[in-house]
Amino acid sequence: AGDEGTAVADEPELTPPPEIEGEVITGDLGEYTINFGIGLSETSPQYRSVEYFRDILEERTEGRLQVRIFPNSQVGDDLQMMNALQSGTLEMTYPSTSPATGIVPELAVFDLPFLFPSPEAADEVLDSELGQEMLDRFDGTGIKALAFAENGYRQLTNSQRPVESPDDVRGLDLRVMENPIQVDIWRTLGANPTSMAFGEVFSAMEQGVVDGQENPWSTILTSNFYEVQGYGSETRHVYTPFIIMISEQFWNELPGEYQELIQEAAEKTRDYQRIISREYDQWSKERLRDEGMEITELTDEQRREFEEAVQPVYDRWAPEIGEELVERVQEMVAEFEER
Ligand code: TF8
Repeated sequence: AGDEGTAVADEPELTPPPEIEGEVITGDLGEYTINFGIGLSETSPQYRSVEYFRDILEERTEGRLQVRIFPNSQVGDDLQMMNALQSGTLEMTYPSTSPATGIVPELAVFDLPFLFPSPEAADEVLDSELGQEMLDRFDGTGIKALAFAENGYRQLTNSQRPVESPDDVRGLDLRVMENPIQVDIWRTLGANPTSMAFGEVFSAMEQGVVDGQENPWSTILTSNFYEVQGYGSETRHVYTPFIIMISEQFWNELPGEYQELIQEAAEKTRDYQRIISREYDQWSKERLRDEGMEITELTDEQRREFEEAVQPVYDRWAPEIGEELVERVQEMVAEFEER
């Protein structure tokens, strides 16, 4: 597979989920149902990881903790689902960090372009004390943040033309996430960005309301964006984390044994999701080519042109986010890369 002109299989070969280990939690702890809403489709690595999460909880409690999964933004977009967690009408969700900056502003550090040179550098920061501090900042907001997983490197797609340089971006009408830094990145590059909930993106592109959007290859594939987007560029301009989160109201009702199990399962889900997300990413790119999308791979030099063009975004936002936080993350990344 992967050879020029050879059709790519319909399903990627993904690492199977690890064996579920650990004792069954016995005792009369009650029965609970977790309604778990996500933005992406049933074929996404995100969904597959929630299936693993469900299996862990159901097996370890002999079905006393049930998980019902609602994909495709069918119970709301990221902002609406986080709201629902806060009001206790939905138990769990798995949004990007970008729309969560209204709740925890410090998360905006992850919206800075070209921050992480590799997914492993992102893991290093997200799994550090700093990452844990970020998760803890949700305490008292109505949401308990359990773990950072991976949305991944975002790539630009559009219906108009191949994009190789910042100049090619000029004038494109683009959908971006609901986050001011994301808007600023594309405005700085000369595009016309509009914030929009993810669930509306396909039809906005289909109807020509926008020319393009940016998301990881796996999302571009599993949300069928290639049907309405002829061109993709491997810009890797932002690495977006996902956060596995639970309603604080619901969490507080749970016995400690279940809380511990859910925390443990969320971390296992994070580890598994990162593996399949990375496997899925590269496979998706080939699959998209197969579907007829013209994909432009940028050279390091071409990517640096984008990086230089968006430098003003750092100058404008670092003071807002906190210079100290930005520098702390940059230093961790630099140290990691030297190792
Ligand atoms: C976006 C994000 C989303 C996710 C998920 C659908 O573009 O990358 O794909 O947050 O909820 O809005």
